[in-house]
Amino acid sequence: MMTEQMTGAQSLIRSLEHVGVDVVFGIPGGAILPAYDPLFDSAKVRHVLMRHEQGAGHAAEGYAYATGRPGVCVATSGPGATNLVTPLADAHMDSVPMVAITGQVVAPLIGTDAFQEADICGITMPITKHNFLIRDPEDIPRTIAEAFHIASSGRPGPVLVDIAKSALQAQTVFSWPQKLDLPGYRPVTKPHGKQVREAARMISTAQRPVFYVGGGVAKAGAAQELRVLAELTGIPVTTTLMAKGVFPDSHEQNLGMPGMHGTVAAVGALQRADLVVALGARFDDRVTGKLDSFAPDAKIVHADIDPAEISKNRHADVPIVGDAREVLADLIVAVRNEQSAGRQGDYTAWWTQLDRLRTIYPLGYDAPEDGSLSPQYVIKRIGELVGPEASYVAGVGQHQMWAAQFIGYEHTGAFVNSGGAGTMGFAVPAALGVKAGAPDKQVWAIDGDGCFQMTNQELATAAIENIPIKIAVINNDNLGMVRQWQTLFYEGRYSQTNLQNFPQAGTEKVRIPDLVKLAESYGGVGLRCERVEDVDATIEKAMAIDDVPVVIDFAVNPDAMVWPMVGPGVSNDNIQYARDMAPDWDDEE
Ligand SMILES: Cc1ncc(C[n+]2csc(CCOP(=O)(O)OP(=O)(O)O)c2C)c(N)n1
Ligand SMILES: [Mg+2]
Repeated sequence: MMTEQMTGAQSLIRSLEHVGVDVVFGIPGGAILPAYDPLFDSAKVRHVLMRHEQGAGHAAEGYAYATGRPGVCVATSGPGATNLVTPLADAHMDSVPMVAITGQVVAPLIGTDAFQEADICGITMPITKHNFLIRDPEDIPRTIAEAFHIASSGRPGPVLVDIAKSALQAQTVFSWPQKLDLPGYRPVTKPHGKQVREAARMISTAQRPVFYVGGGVAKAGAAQELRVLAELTGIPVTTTLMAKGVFPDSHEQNLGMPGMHGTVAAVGALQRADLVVALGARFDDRVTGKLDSFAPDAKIVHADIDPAEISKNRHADVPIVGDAREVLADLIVAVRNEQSAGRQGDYTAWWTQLDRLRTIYPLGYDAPEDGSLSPQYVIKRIGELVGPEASYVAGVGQHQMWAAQFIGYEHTGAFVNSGGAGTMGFAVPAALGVKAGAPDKQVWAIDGDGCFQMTNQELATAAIENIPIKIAVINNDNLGMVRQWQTLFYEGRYSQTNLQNFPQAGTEKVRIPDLVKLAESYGGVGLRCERVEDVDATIEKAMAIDDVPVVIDFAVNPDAMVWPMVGPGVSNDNIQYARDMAPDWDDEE
């Protein structure tokens, strides 16, 4: 065993090097300051100095999406740590592997309301997979090893390690644990053979089956296995917001996204299915709509790495606990066995029904009558010109849904967004984290004007740290998604959603902020585009810049709405593909 005398702070940095950390995102302060001293000398760990700890947290998430390894963020005690609450909650909801390291006040002062003290372990208990408070420097290496293991194994998630300043300052011996001892933590990855065979049998006897694929398949890196199983069975596939790209959008069997803003074909398929095979998905309310009317005639096979998800919202007829990749691999074998025994599903009639739905109700939008820019068109052109090898990172709102609908994703990780929490401000720092983790990728944030103003200060980080991301602000002058709900559910009474509302009569309209000037003042390039004929040239201009961040202010029509839509709390049967337009489900049958 290697042992060496050093400070707790040196032991922390040594531990991070040991687990292979190459980038951390953070901001220093008093309680964490001892750790920043040896970090200064580390040849292996790059520290990216952020402008806000929330940005550090989302950047760590972006890094995790890009690399599949836990992202790391660092903050000081008290307000530094509490600024991490939102990204921790975000990572918890979307099962993003992340390790947050926070400084804590010196051990004897814990619990005394000391300067910059906050009980961050208490605060983040419900929004972390696990958290630790270290008072004894000897515990540092083992705790860091455990934190990374917990964050990245089983169902991934955020782990917080809070370290008393006194532990960082004290002398200790560095000793890396030979093996981890985590009683009670043994995630099951290998599925039960009997359940898998039962699922395969149901697949071969079903008449209207659907694969309902969620983010767990992305986290498991199981795109290849999914494709093999889908093609082997011929079953239609629907990928959730968190699974975009896991199954190619261009694939014939892909019905699109289910849920509140899903396609008519995907929503209709689930509602009419006699078998739903849920893979790494959690029957979220944004997918199911009114739960008791979701997929009313379907038997459910539910495979998930987290047993707590199974039968949480919808009873599973066949529960399978396991890693999505292993489940899929075993399902492929079981389905082949069924087929060689002469049992194979015939889904011809089912496909006829679904093909009719996707032909009559494709995703679409109307160009604005006043000649202004259509946000859907802008997003569609970005996807077409930039292509499927890039990473797209969305904010939260209308632009996020359009980015999910109108860009074609072909690979896992091509679309990164805040699904479960819906965190405005996610896009800019998360895009920065993606780019830090995958520097050769072109990374585009598709952001809203509201979201952008929550975290745009990270443009400074992007410029100074040489992380050249592109940010397309879909600028509708409004908190557009909220405005859409006011249009639909509050008789168009637009209370507090116009971000450019100047009450002073006669005030000439100015842009606050002017996004072009803002980008320039942050050391980036700012571009503005207001006309359809300039869209392509503007995107191409941004693509040609690869040394500094670029912000494009796309001035778009504020009245555009996201369709299709299932109203909140309503049955998926009541999906509308445009305002007051309900699909005709089975006309010629
Ligand atoms: C931190 C946070 N605050 C509030 C909300 C509620 N909310 C959801 S979408 C939205 C509007 C987003 O506006 P913008 O970024 O301009 O996007 P748009 O819908 O206009 O495309 C708001 C306020 C949220 N999701 N997150
Ligand atoms: Mg907006």
